[in-house]
Amino acid sequence: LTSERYPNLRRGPYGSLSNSHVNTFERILSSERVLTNEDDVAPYNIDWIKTVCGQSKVVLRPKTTEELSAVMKVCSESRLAVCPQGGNTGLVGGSVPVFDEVVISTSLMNRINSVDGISGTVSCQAGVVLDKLEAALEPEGLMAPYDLGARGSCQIGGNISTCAGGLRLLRYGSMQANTLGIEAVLADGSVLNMMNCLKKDNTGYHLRQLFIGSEGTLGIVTQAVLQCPIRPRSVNLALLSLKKFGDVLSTFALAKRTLSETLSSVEMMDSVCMTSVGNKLGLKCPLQSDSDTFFMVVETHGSREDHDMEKMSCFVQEAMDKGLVVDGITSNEPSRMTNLWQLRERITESLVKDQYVFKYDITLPLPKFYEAVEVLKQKLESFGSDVQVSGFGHVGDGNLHLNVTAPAYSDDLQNAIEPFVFEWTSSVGGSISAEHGMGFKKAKFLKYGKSPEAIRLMRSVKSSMDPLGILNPYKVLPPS
Ligand code: FAD
Ligand code: 2HG
Ligand code: ZN
Repeated sequence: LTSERYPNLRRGPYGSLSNSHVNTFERILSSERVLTNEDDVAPYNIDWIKTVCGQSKVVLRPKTTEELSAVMKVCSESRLAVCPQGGNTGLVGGSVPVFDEVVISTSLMNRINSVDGISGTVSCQAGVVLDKLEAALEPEGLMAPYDLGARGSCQIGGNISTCAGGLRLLRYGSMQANTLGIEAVLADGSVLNMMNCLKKDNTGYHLRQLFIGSEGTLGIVTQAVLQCPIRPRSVNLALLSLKKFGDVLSTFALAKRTLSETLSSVEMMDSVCMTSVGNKLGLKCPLQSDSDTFFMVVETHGSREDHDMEKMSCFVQEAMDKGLVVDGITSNEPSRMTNLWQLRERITESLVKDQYVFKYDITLPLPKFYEAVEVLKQKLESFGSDVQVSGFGHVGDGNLHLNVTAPAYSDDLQNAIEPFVFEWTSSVGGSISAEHGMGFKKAKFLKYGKSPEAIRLMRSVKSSMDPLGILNPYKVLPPS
């Protein structure tokens, strides 16, 4: 087997699925949780942005850690490769098989074990969808420590495995900081229980960190304990328009100084993105703009409505007085804020509508942040106006989402962008994956993000934890 788009990639030395395997899986899980019908399996083979497609013949849907452990024992004994899948919202091709890997879906592992309102923690299975977790935390006055536009589908296990960042990392910190405990099933089926609720635990190596961001290549996360902040009593939002990118950075600095402890999000998007959500999704931007306009979303979370509202108004006023912001609107009304957030959150959805998208998710030193878009625009000039380069993202974290859209996929375009974009990012001291991971699509470019020594250590961790290489092969690490 070779994958059509990747003629040079060969299937690894794995076993092949037989009827006897299917029967064994059905004994472990019951037959309705073993999908083999082509139509049932199809959605698990293709990624959210429809750029990669696997050829798996079976999807397994365990409900418990014990079932998953038994499944992995079988896979290990027969050297069957597996692809763990959560909500399948990943953007780097990590969540779908490349060849015929067995898909292990965590969707039915969706139990919330407990919420502790006093210590501010939640314990749950890996397949809990993020917005279901939010709904369970709300009555306790808590919130999840992160939020993503994919909240309606992405799962806690997927979020941990990709080390998801999202819209409020600048305020609440990373997945590495907020994941207190993890349970994972290892390649041979053994269960590693580290379901700790403790904020401090320095008993040697921080093993749970191995599973955060390793994209299913070292184990399958089955349960977790997350630290959850207090839900804010007052939320304020500003949508701003600005003339140039330099003003975005000055406005970010001003927001940090004036909104200080209340600041919860600082996001930016360029006019290509704003036009895209307008034209493709019919979302109307309430601010005047032209083709050079930049936009920012600035949000605060606090506990005193009058104080927080005044703070936000003063910030916007000062930014206007200084000539940084051309126009702006503020709101603390929930449905209005949701509508304004959509202009930012639904950019991904608008960019994939009726076109192919080449997606890059990079961290950059702030002075270089928007230069990435300009440099790539110049590089792709000869492809004409059908090819558009756009930039948006978590400017507060230095994380740019750099997207190139075209009417269809083309090798020429892909070869013009890659490895150029990774070389450039690495040359200015950035990271070639900020929050989406390496998955399948970025694995071969790992050398632009890690030194040879670091890659050697990664390989040695991988082979010690998964000697048969059955966990999510072809992902994260380049072919050796
Ligand atoms: P999947 O896509 O199913 O899997 C992702 C990876 O994790 C795969 O490699 C898979 O094998 C592995 N995996 C999944 N579950 C497990 C498990 N239990 N154990 C081991 N490995 C597992 N990402 C951000 O970081 N920030 C954002 O703001 C953001 N916004 C998004 C907005 C939209 C509209 C979309 C479509 C995506 C967005 N993403 C964002 C990307 C994506 O939502 C995240 O990467 C998310 O964490 C993936 O979760 P998932 O459950 O869908 O995982
Ligand atoms: C976001 O921040 C996501 O909206 C998706 O990380 C980014 O589509 C993208 O490039
Ligand atoms: Zn993002």
